[in-house]
Amino acid sequence: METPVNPVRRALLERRLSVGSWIQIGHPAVAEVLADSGFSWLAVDCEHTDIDLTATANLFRAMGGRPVVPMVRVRENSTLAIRQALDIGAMGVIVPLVDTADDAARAVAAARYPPDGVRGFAYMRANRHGQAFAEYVGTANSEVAVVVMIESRVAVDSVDAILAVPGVDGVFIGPYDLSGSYGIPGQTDSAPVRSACQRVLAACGRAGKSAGLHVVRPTAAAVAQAIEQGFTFLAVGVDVVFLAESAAAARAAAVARS
Ligand code: 3PY
Ligand code: MG
Repeated sequence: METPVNPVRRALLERRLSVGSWIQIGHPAVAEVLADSGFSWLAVDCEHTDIDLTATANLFRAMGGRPVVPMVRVRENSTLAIRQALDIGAMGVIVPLVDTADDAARAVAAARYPPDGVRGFAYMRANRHGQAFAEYVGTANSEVAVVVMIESRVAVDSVDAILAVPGVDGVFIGPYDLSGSYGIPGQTDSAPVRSACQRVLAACGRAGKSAGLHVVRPTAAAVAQAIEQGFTFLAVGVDVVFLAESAAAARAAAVARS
């Protein structure tokens, strides 16, 4: 396979550390600020927010000219959601709630042009509205990253089969859904979730594929632990967490002096 130019897909295939973050506020200034913070990639969360395709395209426009790879966590594992995210310019998709190898194969097929998949052809933002049609179509299948989310007990049980699907560049653990599927929502540091993470890491080692994790509250200790464990595709924080935590800290610093 050709080495992709997309640095995120390259890092995934080579299992090198790639640090990104997560956008839940659909304002272009958020994309500008986070892109200027030096993340390798930024994922727009269309699964859990009101961010629609128009807002996503505007977030991508705001990232333009900065060395950051635009990604989308698509709203669901559907051909249409994946196609639209890629057509507006995502260079990678993170697909939620992938429980089986069939789910993973469906996600990959949606992200690949025929004969490898079922992605439809059109003039759209990703190919400069047709002005770079041939160039984009000729390279997209090897440039677009596909990461599938492991966030249920069923998915952990199927992780070897999921990783064996060609075109799955890596898996990404959603710790909150995972904790929920064990009946302990929010207890992301609990024994069942930690042991599920270990199983996913071991499976990635066997498959030679990247393991990803969303460190939703990125304390230095939590980030260090994730890297030491072997996670290489790392989302640190979320815009709303950055905002809430720094606002609370600023207020606390002032109140402490009053
Ligand atoms: C989860 O924790 O379930 C997530 O999807 C985080 O991105
Ligand atoms: Mg989730």
